[in-house]
Amino acid sequence: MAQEASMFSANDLVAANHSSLAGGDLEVKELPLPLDFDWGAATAAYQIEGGASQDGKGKSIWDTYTHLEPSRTNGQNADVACDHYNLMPQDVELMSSLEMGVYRFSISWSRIIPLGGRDDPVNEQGIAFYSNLIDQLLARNIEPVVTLYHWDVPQALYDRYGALLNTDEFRADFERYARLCFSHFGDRVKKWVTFNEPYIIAIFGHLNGTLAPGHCAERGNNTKNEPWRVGHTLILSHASVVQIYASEFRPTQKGSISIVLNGHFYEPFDTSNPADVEAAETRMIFYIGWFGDTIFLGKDYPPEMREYLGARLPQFTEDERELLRRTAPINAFYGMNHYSTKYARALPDPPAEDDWTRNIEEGSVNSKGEEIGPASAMAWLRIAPEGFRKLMNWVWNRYRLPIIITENGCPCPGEDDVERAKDDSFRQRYIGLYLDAISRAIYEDGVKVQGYYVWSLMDNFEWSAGFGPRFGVVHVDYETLVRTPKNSAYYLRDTFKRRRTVVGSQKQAT
Ligand code: PNW
Repeated sequence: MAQEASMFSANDLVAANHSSLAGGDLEVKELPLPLDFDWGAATAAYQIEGGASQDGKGKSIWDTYTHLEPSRTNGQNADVACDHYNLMPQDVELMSSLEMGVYRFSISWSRIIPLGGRDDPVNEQGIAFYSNLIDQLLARNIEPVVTLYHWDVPQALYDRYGALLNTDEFRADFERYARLCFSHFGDRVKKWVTFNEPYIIAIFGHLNGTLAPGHCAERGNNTKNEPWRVGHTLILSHASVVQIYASEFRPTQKGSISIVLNGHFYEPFDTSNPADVEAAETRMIFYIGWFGDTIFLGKDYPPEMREYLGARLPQFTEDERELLRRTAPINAFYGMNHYSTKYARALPDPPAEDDWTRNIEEGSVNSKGEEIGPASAMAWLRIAPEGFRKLMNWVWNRYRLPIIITENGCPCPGEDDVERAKDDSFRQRYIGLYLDAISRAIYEDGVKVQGYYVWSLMDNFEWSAGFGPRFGVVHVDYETLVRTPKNSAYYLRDTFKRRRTVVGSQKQAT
């Protein structure tokens, strides 16, 4: 079966060793970017905040998941993490000194509504924290981009009704939470993201169980149906909140809203085998089309999915179809989280009962034994900028929405050594090449790309892999909590200066 289960595992840490690569020319060209191109950094609440029960915060499913015995998160939890909850002013100052123009962060739902539900009390101290963060960002000319949900549903909602497994209950509670955020922060926040990576929430949380709440077949969960129910809940909750924003808040607040989808680009395992060529396209449809077609095109699920999944895929009622149609054009951008490219191979054997891929295997090596690119500190994440360029084209051709790269980055091989960590040439090359791919997509292919947010501002809690993999452009010493910019942080600051002064804005150029 597809290799995704190991994606977040610490055992996945590798030393780079690549004999034969398919990636081609991997030299950074420093190609130009538009003058009005935005750049900054991204984080998520649970991964950096700490303050797990400080000032009235309630528990989320991640507080529970990281304290399970035996541990499913490499023996680690994010009770303290980077202690951003207490060190926030210093972190804003740091972003300012690195000349970042945007900061994408997420709000911890249970910090502002500890029990999460529509009739539950609000925690004013939680509201004050985010309000203060937003003010401090704006005072330094850093644009706040806010994700409402980055995987940390309040534990009480999971206990009450299974959280995302109950579409109507979740949707009503999420609507109230979103309204609370818009009304407290929407005077100052002009870019909203409802959900981070619905695919990961559905598949990793409710099929292979590597992320909270950790549902999987071995634990007796119904993995044949749960992921599709969760996806359905996410799509409808997103649409409802887009509708609410557009009718109740946007007229006065004048911001924009959308969702962030992740996805690899897929190349055929064997380009001379038509089944593999088709598998690569099918894999993208099942990964991205699942959410993109419903949310951005206002359509039903892709026909390829309906055909293969049959009754496992929930139906939309006529009212729900109407809601999707009405809200589709309100989404103002395509938030793209992207890290790497994989090979897709059509499997001959009959699929597992809960197969979610149309029986397609994914991997990093093709039929000729070539690797897709040099491995980072995680085996699945390889340098493959050409796939990134192709993905931007695929998304643009299908959805015609301006793209914002809401996450991109990597952990470097050997980065656990502090001294080597600061000299992160592997990361600089990765970022340099991926920015070149954006330039090519814009100027050679005519794709609209508006911004780039590096994942991540600083090293943080990498979910099931704990504190092992370090994705930050700023190093964090987890003993002392001292932050030290790595060379890639300065590279980002300087490369955007060089690249953005060369040509005019995208609007003139295309
Ligand atoms: C994202 N994949 O997760 C998340 O949004 C972050 O919270 C996380 O720390 C970061 O990327 C690094 O892992 C991913 O399937 C989920 O390729 C899935 C994939 C990649 C990243």
